[in-house]
Amino acid sequence: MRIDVLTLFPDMFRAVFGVSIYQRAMDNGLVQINLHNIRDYTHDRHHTVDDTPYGGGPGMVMKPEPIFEAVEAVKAQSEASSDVPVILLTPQGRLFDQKIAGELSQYPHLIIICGHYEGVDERVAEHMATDRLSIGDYVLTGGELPAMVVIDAVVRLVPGVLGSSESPVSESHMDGLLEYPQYTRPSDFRGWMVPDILLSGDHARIARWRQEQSLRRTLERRPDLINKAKLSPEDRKILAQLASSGAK
Ligand code: JF5
Repeated sequence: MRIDVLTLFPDMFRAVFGVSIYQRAMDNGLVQINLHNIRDYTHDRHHTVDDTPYGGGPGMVMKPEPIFEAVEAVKAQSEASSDVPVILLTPQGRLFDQKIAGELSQYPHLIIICGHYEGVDERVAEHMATDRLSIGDYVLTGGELPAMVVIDAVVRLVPGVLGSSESPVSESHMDGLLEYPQYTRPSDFRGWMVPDILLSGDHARIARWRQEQSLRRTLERRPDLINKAKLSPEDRKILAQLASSGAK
């Protein structure tokens, strides 16, 4: 998978993509992440990337020309140029989630635009971006951190990026439920014991206990996820029992 990031702050990405998991994925040819400074696509002496808003008001707005030219330059080098998602990170996008991460991980090429200042000229969202994504309802200083969140969630789903022991298939949010609690040694830490069942060696009972824990926690902590979750008939039975016992 190839990912091209358009940003005014490429250095922000270097620390993150320099860590071993990304290095390994890039060395193995599984992912290629290219950083482009939007400022390099300006033509004036001052390399102007922003300007005052039409209609007045505070702050500055990112100009459309350097962003369009940067995306067009990247698309021209793409082997998949017809169907490359061009993603704009913005608080006004649809809310990014695991399902969208899974869909994006299927593409051979993604282009990601990081906005800054008070916003981006609307013609970028309207005529260049194919997707507007938000990572949550809060405002950041720029789209760089959201872009890293999206890239991290997507890249780990590319086959081979995670080692087999860290396979993404078995884990939380694949069935839409929260993860069950995990413990490691010591079994007694400051008097707080690991649940006996996990030490029992009875793998069938452990699997059932974990599934019940996942259902319990989701019900308790994120009831909004229950309706979207992929529930087996067994899950529904456990949920019914939890409800009737008034489980807490
Ligand atoms: C940004 C203009 C982008 O603040 C965000 C954001 C929050 N959730 N998802 C994205 O992006 C930064 C600010 C101003 C465009």
